[in-house]
Amino acid sequence: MTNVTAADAIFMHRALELAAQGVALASPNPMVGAVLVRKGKIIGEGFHTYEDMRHAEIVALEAANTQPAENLGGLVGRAFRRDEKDASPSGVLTPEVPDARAVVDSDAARGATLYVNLEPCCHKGRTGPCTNALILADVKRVVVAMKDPNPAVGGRGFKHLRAAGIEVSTGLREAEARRLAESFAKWIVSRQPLVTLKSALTLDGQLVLPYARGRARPPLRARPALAARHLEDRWISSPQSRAEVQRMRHASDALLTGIGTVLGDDPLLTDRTGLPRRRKLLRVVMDSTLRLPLRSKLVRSVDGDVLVFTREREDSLKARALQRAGIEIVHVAGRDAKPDLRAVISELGRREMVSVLLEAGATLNSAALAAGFVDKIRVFLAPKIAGFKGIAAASNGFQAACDLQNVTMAQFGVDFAVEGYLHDVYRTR
Ligand code: AOF
Ligand code: ZN
Repeated sequence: MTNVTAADAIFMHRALELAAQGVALASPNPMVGAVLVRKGKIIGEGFHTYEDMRHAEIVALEAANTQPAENLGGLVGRAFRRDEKDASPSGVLTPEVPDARAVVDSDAARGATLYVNLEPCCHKGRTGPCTNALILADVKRVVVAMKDPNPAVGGRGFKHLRAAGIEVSTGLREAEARRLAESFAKWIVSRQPLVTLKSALTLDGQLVLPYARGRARPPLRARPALAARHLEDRWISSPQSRAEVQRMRHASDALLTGIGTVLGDDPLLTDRTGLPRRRKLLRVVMDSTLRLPLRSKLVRSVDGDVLVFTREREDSLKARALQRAGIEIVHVAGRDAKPDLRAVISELGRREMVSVLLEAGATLNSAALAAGFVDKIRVFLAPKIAGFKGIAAASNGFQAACDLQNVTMAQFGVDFAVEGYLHDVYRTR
């Protein structure tokens, strides 16, 4: 960490808070928050959302100009022009002439310090570079939590700022910033999503409770009308844990499950937080032989957000029935009866799914773990004893026991959630 003060920590805390407001809105871009401070006072702040396109630094700079930049003829209006030719409704910000310092009217940010959780970009993507805007605004100092894992930026943003005489301090609250950007970091480097395995277990390691009154058959395989009543008897985790799982779904781009879970629990698998999100949570089912029932809640609630990976042909009778119901069916190759998980994960990455929540049963959990696709595990341990030998979270297919890294624990009602990493997601290629 370089040259930071206690006040810096407070403003960086605010930048991180702002960044987190981009949850479900920034992906596949990173969550970024920026705070502009002059004489100890916040004069502008903001965070990035993908739809708005403006990077957090630009939002903060525009906020510092008391009037909208266009009216003021100020920094942002001058440093960037809107490219009307672009099809995007909000227009693309394109950097103007490099030496536009002379035309900057607004001095709102002159001599200010910018706090931002991610290195300002120095490249031109859909917008940018932010470094130009900061230089033109005559910002004096930039305090950054972490380097941008995007190879197109990766340290060059710092260099650009320093070369222009701006003081750059790095590494403040870096651990939190890296955590916030972890799925982006994995995806931008490998084009593969970060996969988190989530499970709720009893103290005797069971994934499901016995059915009420000795009912052995799962509801969808028996009579769907009975499902709800019996599921109520079968919750393992506390209401607080289940609310936390909703937050996890909200923070994910896709949810991955297996057909066994759908047949067994008839789950909806939706994000029910009610919070805004840019793209619907994509509900993904691994279903080798297309057993997905048309009467399942998943099918009945489809809204362009259910994707099924199968070994069946996309023009088979069942596939066509599911397609008519609004479900996307994707045939995946595989060596045996199972679709190749590697192809599935890559396809999700290709669709700009940066984070995937694996909420599955023993079979898919084991396959994903064995194939090395799980980056992170979060297990909610409920103080209950199932008292029977049923289904463990991951039963077979493990080659070796492994220790999780960076383990943390949190309490949700009476449950404990244990979380850890299977590897360093910042080192995936
Ligand atoms: C910043 N501030 O708020 C964000 C940054 O296509 P673009 O122009 O949106 O650029 C996306 C890339 O910019 C993204 O991959 C990441 O490297 C960086 N994100 N940078 O200075 C921001 N969201
Ligand atoms: Zn930028």
